[in-house]
Amino acid sequence: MSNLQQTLSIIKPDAVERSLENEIKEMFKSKGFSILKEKKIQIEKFEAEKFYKVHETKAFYNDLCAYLSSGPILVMVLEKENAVLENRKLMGATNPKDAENGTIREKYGISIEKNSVHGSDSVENAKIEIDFFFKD
Ligand code: IDP
Ligand code: MG
Repeated sequence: MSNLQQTLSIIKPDAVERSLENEIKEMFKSKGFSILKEKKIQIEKFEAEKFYKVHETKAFYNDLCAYLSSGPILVMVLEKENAVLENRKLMGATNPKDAENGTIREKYGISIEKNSVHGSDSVENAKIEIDFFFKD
């Protein structure tokens, strides 16, 4: 059975700052993801706070929101069979130190916070996150 999905990917400020966008996009394309939409933006801290609201009770929340709004990001809608899980696999573990060889975070992540990419964690959240950035 076909299970074509869309998911939200963000190339975070640490990676945009190091001009890694094209290398990371090539990793997605070589794994069969289609990039349906993309835009480079910089968000305000209050928008980052809204995007990461699920983490608002965490000790790292304030720093995380300051970081995500600290510079340009590339937001993309990716499409592939089982895109949500496939993207999480290609990204690797949240902490780059724990990320498997060949994953984006293993290759490019700097720290548990500056881990180069975001990816939706469920089909439901993918829809919410795609709307967050691309609803007109
Ligand atoms: P995920 O991005 O792998 O889904 P989440 O647990 O949803 O990880 O956390 C969201 C983001 O918050 C992470 O990608 C990372 O940038 C940051 N983060 C997660 N845990 C920590 C931490 O313990 N310290 C600092 N930042 C963290
Ligand atoms: Mg998450």
